[in-house]
This record gives sequence, C-alpha cells and structure tokens, in this order.
Amino acid sequence: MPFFDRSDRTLPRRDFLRSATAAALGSSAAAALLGACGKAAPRDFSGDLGPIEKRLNLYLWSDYLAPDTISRFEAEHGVEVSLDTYESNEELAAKLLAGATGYDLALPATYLFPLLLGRDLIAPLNRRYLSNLGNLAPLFADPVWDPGGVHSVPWGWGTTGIAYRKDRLPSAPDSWGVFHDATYRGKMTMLDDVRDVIGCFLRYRGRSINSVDPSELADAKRDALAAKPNLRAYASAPVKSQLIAGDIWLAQLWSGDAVQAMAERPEIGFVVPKEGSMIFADALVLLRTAPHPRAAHAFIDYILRPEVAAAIADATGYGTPNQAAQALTRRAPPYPSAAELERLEYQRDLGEGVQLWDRIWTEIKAA
Ligand code: N2P
Repeated sequence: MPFFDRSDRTLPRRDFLRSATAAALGSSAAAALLGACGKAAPRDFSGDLGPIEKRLNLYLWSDYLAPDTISRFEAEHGVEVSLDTYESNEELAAKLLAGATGYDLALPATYLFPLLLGRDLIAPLNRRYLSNLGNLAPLFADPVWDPGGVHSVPWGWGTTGIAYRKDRLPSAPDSWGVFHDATYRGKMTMLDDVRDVIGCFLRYRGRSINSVDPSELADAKRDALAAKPNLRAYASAPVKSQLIAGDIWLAQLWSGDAVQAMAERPEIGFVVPKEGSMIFADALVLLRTAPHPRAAHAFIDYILRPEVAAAIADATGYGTPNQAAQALTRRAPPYPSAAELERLEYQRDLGEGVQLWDRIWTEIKAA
C-alpha cells in the first residue's frame, strides 16, 4: 500500500486506548501510570496567544536537528529552548500517556496519531501564526494521518533498512535473513524498536509490517529469536558510532541515521532489503498542556522556512516534506519513486493488536 493512499485513513477510536497504553508502557507499569493521566488542564489555542513567551520546551527524537537549528531560533526570538530527546515512539507515548506535562512540542511518528488524538493529547494548530505552511509539498500538506494538517506539521521522513560496512562484507546484504547468518555473530545490531524488529521479520516472509495475525506474528517472533544470538544488542542511537568505529558491520537502521554515519565513513552503505521495508514520517505536534504556545508556533513557523528545513535535512539525512527546501538541500533524498514505494509500507496504528505485539516484544527482549 502506498504511503499516502487516501483509503488508509485511520480514525481515532476509544477502544484501543488501553491496549496502546499497555504497549507503550509495558504491561505492568501501565496500570499504575494510567492513574496519573489527565491531571493537567488541556488548553485551547485557537484564540489570540498573546506575546511570545521567554521559554520553549521541546521533546524530540535524538539526532534530528542541524547543529544551529535551536541556537538560531533562540537568538532570533529571544526564547530559551530546552530540549529533551527520546529513542523510540513507544518511549514518547509512554511519557505522554503517563501524564507528562511541561513540554510544548513533540515529534511522533504518524502511526501514533490515532492514539494521541484519541487521548486528546495534542491540540489543533493555530494557523494564524503559521505563515510558512505553503512551503510544504502537496503530498504532506493534507496527509492521511492528519487530514488537512490540522494537528501537525511534518518534519522528516525515512525508511528502515540495513547499514553495513562495505569493507568487511563481500557484498551488500539483500535480505532481512542476513541477521540469521552466524558469520556475523556479535557484529550485528537491530533497532531497539518493536515496530522495526517485528515489522521486518513479518516482511521477511512477505507479510504486512502492520499484521496483527497471531500466526504471522508467531513466525516473526520465531525469526526474531533465531536472529537474537547473532546480535550484539538491540540499539538505535549508538549504532552510528559503532558502525563508524567498525565494532558493528551490519545494523538495522533508519535511513537518515545511516546517511549521518556514511558522511563520516564512506565505507558504510545502506540498502532496503529485497523483501521490502517500512517508510515513516515524523511530525511536530502541539501538546494540549503546552505552557508556551506562542513560542511553539513561532518554532513551527521557523522550521517551515526553506533554509531551516534544508539545513535539518542536510544534517540528518532524512527526507524533507518542505518543497521549497528540496531545491536547497545538498543530500536530502528525493521522495521515493512509485516503483520504490511498491516495496515500502507505511506504519499504521495496530489497534488492539498492539497488545500481542507488546507481549511478543517483551518475550523477545527477555529471551
Ligand atoms: C532520528 C531518528 C528518527 C527516525 N535519529 C525514526 N522515526
């Protein structure tokens, strides 16, 4: 299914919230933390937001900015920015569902939107403060995960594939099955990410990365367990430096993080396996409890500027949804062709199936 197929709309539902929460938190913590939800008053940001505040609190994926993105914004607006980072969507979801307040903006992958909207954790943006929305590519201005772009502004997109050391392997890996090859035992990592690990092993057998079929998931679990003895670790952010150092030769990795590693070491390559993989987009959202909504809108509008978006894309190696930025980038990838999209699947909310995914992932990690 193509990334932006209009039939792919996933609407917020109430019935999956408990299970999604359980998946985000790990089952045992969920019950305890659910009690903490809903204490901070959700706010409405549709009116006049007043003068810009002096602070802004960001909660973003790690390694997803240009070196001067924040300092330039601070200097321009006289706003002091604090930045917290996370390494997986589940980490972000767990924190928000547990009732974390104080953050203004977060950067979830789009498959979290049904959950975040269903829990009323994110607020519609106030478009009067967003003068640069017209820079978005049409594909991203009215996306399937957020019709009309009401609640979000896309930040970047990428794929999951395999980064590898060309100087240590006889040829490029072409299948997710490479993680079963004991030749590379101890020299391989997979992402510390439930959706990526189980998703790729579903795809390995020709299934959807969004499958909730118990027998398909049982196969994916078996395949993941068969790979586990060969892995150094499940790891996400540390992988770049391990590949650069040569400690790791093969790593399941996100495309932009692979580009960042390749910029340091030309001996590193990146492939999307023949069985196919996932494509994702991450989008900025305004939290309902945002303490600094005017500064948050100023930051979103700043990110929408072509030169700012281009600098982020160049620094991170992720694709930019900003059409005006595309012409300015030096290494941001072009959006995949129709032929490439045939092998890529868009991650969707799993509904109640998230409970089974969560259980399997816990068992894989514990094995
Ligand atoms: C940035 C990783 C973001 C991509 N380091 C994962 N959605």
